[in-house]
Amino acid sequence: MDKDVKTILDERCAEIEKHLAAFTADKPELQGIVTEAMEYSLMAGGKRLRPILMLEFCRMCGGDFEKYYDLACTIEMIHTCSLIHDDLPCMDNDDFRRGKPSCHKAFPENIALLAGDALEVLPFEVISDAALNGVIDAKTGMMLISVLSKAIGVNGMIGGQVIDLQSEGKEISLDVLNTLQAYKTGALIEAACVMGVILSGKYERIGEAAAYASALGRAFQIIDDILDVTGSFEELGKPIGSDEDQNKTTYVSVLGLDRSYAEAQLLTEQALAILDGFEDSEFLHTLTAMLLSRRS
Ligand code: GRG
Repeated sequence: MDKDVKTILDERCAEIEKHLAAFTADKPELQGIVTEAMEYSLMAGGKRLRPILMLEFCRMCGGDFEKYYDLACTIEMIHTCSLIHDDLPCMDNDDFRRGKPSCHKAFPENIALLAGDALEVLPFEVISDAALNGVIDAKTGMMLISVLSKAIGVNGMIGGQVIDLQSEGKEISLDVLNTLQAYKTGALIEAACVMGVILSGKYERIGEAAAYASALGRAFQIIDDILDVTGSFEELGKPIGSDEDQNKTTYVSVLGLDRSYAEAQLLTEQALAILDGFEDSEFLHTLTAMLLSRRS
């Protein structure tokens, strides 16, 4: 690898943001407020981890990843939709996200809800148009849609959120917490990695990509739970302590801080071992290890 990881990360993030910005550049005269709300949340920063994973799995499997930035944006749109909806008063009722007022604080609540909805449906337009315009073939388009829609649905993020809402104020077992996590956070991370492999056409690597994502996704959620206790508003861009305030069972409340971190370390090692089976995985290796010590 000629460039260092930070430089590659910055370049990829900048390119992702350039492509993301283009999706909301046009503001229709009458309903442009919803596009403004979409843009507000999409362009509010964030690590852009999921599109980076998608592009990197494509690249590691021999795909021409530079053609697929628009498709990588689809996963960030779904992620941003989930953040907008998650922050709504009827969900977690959080006033800040990515260091700025949440979408429903910057815009009327009904517009924030619709901005989330618009960001949920736009990916399917982008993927199907990519197939219709010959950027990908029809089968690839259908495979991407299948993976992405399953990650969002009842056995994905929506299901995870339902379990989360129904668990508030109750003690849940580690097994239920693991299921909640796998759906709410893990499913989209897995979809990102698997969609990258699909774009490369190396379908035989889907299983390994999913196994890597499953380990990384859980480690990522554990660190998220740890940061909710040990982080700061400045680092996270949102108030800390929200899990405890909302009586949520988290890895920290079940395992404690030290055991949670040890578990995240173990899962990261498992993820890294899977990456060793991929050629030219140095960038993702370093990024995966960096996520264990992230502060944001
Ligand atoms: C309709 C897509 C859809 C979802 C509805 C609201 C909901 C169901 C699900 C919530 C999913 C959710 C918010 C999971 C939390 C995942 C998580 C750890 C988010 C933080 O991700 P980072 O750290 O955030 O990658 P940045 O800001 O860096 O992008």
